[in-house]
Amino acid sequence: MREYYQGRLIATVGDITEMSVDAIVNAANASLLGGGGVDGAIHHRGGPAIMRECREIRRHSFPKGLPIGRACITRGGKLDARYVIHTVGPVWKDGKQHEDALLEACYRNSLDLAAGHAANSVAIPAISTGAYGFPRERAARVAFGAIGEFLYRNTVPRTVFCVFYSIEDYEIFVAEADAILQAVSEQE
Ligand code: AR6
Repeated sequence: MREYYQGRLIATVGDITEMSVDAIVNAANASLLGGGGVDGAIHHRGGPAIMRECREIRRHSFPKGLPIGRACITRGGKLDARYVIHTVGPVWKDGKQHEDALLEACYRNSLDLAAGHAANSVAIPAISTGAYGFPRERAARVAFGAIGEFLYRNTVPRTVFCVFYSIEDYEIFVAEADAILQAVSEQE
């Protein structure tokens, strides 16, 4: 476990579906109708109530699917989280298709929804770095920057947990985060 931004960003290793937090972020797809990875695990453990709400959201708000970079919110079902915030990360192509900006938007819009629902603790997975193939180092830099920026401007959520599924992914994130902070301190 490693803390950044005065303890408001905590990097940790584990299964995100086991987190006791106000909100868990789901790396979903545009259909909001489930899939593998984090998405599959969240629906499996959270039970069918989450999927029912996702279908309603599709019907009422996003008949063509949730756009990349956007986020929506449901309750947490059987999870130990009041809410699940569903966001759709970009599929990695070559880095020239606005992948960074879209991934950044996922973090920003997810945290914005969390703040709007007074969620003080939020757990976020490494969006787009699984099935969607985003390079993990680059995704770590985007995530660290986007979360830091949000926390700097907002008091809610108080704490964001970046939850990595493997120690290797966690170590990549920590190395990138440390390098960013080192570069910043050298500029000062
Ligand atoms: N807890 C924490 N992290 C996890 C867990 C877990 N239980 N399971 C996987 N990860 P992915 P994406 C990590 O593929 O790349 C789905 O089918 C995983 O190791 O879940 O955004 C959706 O329906 C990786 O580092 O999401 C979409 O179709 C990270 O979570 C598509 O995959 C993200 O991997 C989205 O792809």
